[in-house]
Amino acid sequence: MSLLIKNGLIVSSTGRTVGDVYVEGEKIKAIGRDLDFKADEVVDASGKYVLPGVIDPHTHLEMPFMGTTAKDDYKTGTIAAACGGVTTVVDFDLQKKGESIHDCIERKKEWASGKVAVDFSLHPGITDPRPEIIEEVKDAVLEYGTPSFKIFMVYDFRVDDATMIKLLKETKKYGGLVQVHAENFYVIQYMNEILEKEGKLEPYYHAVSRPVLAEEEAIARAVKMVELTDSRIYIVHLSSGRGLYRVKEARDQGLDVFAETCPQYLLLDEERYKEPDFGGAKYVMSPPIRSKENLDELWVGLKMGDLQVVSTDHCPFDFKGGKDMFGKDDYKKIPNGAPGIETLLMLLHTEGVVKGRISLERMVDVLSTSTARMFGLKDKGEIAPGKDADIVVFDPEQKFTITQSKLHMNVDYTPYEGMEMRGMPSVVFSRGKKVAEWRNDHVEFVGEPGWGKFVKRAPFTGF
Ligand code: DUC
Ligand code: ZN
Ligand code: ZN
Repeated sequence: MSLLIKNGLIVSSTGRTVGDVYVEGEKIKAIGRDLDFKADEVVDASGKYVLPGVIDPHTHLEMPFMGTTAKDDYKTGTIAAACGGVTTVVDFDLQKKGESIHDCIERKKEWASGKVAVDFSLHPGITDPRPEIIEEVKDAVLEYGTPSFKIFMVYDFRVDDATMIKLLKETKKYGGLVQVHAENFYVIQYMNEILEKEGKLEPYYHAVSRPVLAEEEAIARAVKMVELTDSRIYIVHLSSGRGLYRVKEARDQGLDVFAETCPQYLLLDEERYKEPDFGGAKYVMSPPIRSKENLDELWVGLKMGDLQVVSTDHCPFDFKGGKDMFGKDDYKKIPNGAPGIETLLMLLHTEGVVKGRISLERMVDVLSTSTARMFGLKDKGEIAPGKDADIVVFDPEQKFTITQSKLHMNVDYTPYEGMEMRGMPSVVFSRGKKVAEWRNDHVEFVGEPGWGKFVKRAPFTGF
């Protein structure tokens, strides 16, 4: 199969140019003006953008959590991804007690098999750090193709500082990267006790129980461990201005401290927790969404490069029978997480690019190019000869009102219901295969579950 995308505005992290993209099989073969190739399919992209497929490096597909399971599996989650222009997903894969990293990875590959609609990789989540697991880091980086490791400083499966130090040392040796969920467990425990005594158990108090200070302290501590070990770290779902300040401070010192944020922390504020009829539960995620000032600070961090990546932390639970069933009387029992994989690109374009907070190039950088570089996705993240033909032909003028019934995520709500979008995917290609296209009033999936492949990632080589 060959494909010629004509006259689009081809956007990279460093610039833009009008031209054609020629694809043969699964790879981009040529870029230029008036390319003279015969192709099986020709797409007229006049007036449209030609973007590299988005990479979402933070999802929790089918993850068992807080007594239930995240509702999107590899099929529904990656169909939704494709419809949103996401052509690669790097999913978290939390180790079970007693399990090796190898078995942990093989287990989730098995779940994905025959179902996954776009390419995927895995970040092992280290929750049982036995000595042989620390030793296995070398194989995970150099052989399994999974060079990034998630650790939690909070939850029952958190690791202590000693484990963090060991992992930082070991990953540094082989080109691994430690990703940290940074919140101080004891601060949250203390706040929970106070709120419990005061009978403050509505969803709003989820945010009160996890103050910015808990994130700031955990980031500052993790940074110190990086300084100690001369290693590197990546803070996931950074949510606050104070947290960002700690990241900037570390980077100004020359430390390899990186961070991502997510659309929910850029666009939603803590007033949402006060929505009537228990509606605030829809936004119960950790860390929580914050007060308005934080949102502005994160946009600046994104624009200026202190935040390198935007991901989703896609972890969906139904509102009815999920959020409301488990946590009706106590915010601590509400399953933490929200859907977002399908709305990532449209939100960043409308709220970031159209509103002038970031440039189009910066959007491509934080959604694709930097993400590929950070996580060793050598064949992804750019429209360039030799790269995988993961391409989004994007109509910057296409309007769309976000509503759950026109999305594909397997969940009964979206946190962005009613938001007006400007700019939507017209056609999405995964390794040259059409997987989604705009039809009438929304994007429809036209791909094939099982098409997606596991991608072995390369070790970290610097950023
Ligand atoms: N936070 C969430 O809100 N959900 C999944 C895990 C996490 O850290
Ligand atoms: Zn997390
Ligand atoms: Zn997460």
